[in-house]
Amino acid sequence: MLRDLLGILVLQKALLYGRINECCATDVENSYCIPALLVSSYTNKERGNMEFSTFYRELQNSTEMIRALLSGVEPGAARLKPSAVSWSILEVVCHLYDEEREDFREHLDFILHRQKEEWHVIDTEGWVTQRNYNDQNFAEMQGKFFVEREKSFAWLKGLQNPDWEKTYTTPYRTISAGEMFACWAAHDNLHLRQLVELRRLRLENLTKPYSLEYAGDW
Ligand code: NI
Repeated sequence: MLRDLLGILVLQKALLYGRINECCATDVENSYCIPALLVSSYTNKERGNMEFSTFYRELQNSTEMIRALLSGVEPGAARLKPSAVSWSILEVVCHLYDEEREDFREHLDFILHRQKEEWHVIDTEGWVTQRNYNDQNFAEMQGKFFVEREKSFAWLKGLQNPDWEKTYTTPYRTISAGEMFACWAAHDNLHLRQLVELRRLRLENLTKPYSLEYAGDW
């Protein structure tokens, strides 16, 4: 009797683990098991349109997330650098502004329409000092970035039948228009993470001398 019970328990455990292994985890590290969208029946154009609206929406959402992460930050705190080489919040904003004008929109337009011209070379690290990012006016730079982002949305909406499969080969890589658009959204995401880290530093300064240990590991 006891042996039967143990057998059932072992079997249940095996079934349970089996189910756990089959089950899709939703955390980032295990996101590979989230079922892929079935797009094989779509034509390239339909898929392109679908991707366009997805990426466009992602960019809209991340614009609002950037706005939220900048809210309430005082100009002094915006200039604070975690280390000599790490960027301040103000430097991140200046970087986003320059990237908006000189990288993603520019290069996407180049791949789609202007490949006979020269690829616009950027120097994101160099610009930080060359353009004195940390000496700029924080409120002004935020305004300028959001204006440029609105220009990008208007430009994206105005695209006529863009060929997302079209590629360009730089000395470093071959990149398609669709990939450049995806990277635009991913670039926002990367700097959102950085802004969260910088807000944590600001919060640590604001909440001194309280310990933030109870909030959880950071
Ligand atoms: Ni960047």
